[in-house]
Amino acid sequence: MKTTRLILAGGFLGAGKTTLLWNIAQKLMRKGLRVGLITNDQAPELVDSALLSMNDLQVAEVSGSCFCCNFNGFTDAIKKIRSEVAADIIIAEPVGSCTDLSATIIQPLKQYWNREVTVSPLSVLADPFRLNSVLEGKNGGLHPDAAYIYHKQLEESDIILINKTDLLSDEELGKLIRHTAEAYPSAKIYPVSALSGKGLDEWLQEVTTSKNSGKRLIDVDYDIYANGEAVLGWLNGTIILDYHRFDLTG
Ligand SMILES: Nc1nc2c(ncn2[C@@H]2O[C@H](COP(=O)(O)OP(=O)(O)OP(=O)(O)O)[C@@H](O)[C@H]2O)c(=O)[nH]1
Ligand SMILES: [Mg+2]
Repeated sequence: MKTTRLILAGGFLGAGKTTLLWNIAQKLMRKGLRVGLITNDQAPELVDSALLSMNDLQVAEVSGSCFCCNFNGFTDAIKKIRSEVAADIIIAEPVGSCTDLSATIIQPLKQYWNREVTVSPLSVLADPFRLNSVLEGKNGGLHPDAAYIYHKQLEESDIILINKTDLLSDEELGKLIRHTAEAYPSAKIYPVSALSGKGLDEWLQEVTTSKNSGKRLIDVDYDIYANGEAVLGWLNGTIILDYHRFDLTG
């Protein structure tokens, strides 16, 4: 069977990972490519039904833990997608509080799974306002241990996608690109809008051709990481809203 390209699109909570995933999945499928998505502990109901009805898309979930703690769950998802749709490309969205993907996912895939997958540069999305705050040393409104995870995600990235550029002026964007490059000099920076699609073609060109993945291995203090994840937590539930009609006019 042919080799599948794997694009890991990480980044902190709310950075725009899912928006990016859908946008590029559609783009790639319009080109006739077979696409698989791997999500991490996000309810399958998040999957857009219009997308699911497209023939060549297959979605798999790694539940119960981050990709970084469940390599076998991740490779099971790859196997499933490859056997069901013979995917050309798999796009994977780790949960927003996940880091250390280079050591725990990319290196073992490159070593033991190179016949099945070619791993693209690790791309990490960033919300521009949180990124700006973190670069100014203000922790982006986060607990310091959560801000630690934020830094680690960017530190290990091969590519930083500054997302939501539609919300910035040219001057703000220019300044943010400069500051990001100073703080993370070895990462390539792409300004994009996952929502409007701006800048995505340039990034796609790189991640569908380059094999320069997992170039940085980071030191991670797993106590701080665990506490950062604990303070973040996340809700994955269904809320049912009910109401009783009453008369305000009487
Ligand atoms: N203006 C603007 N909003 C965006 C863009 N990308 C994402 N958003 C919005 O940002 C919010 C979070 O987007 P998601 O795609 O759910 O982010 P995520 O990283 O998958 O979030 P989690 O999975 O919860 O970590 C949503 O309201 C999106 O519509 C963008 O390029 N521009
Ligand atoms: Mg998401």
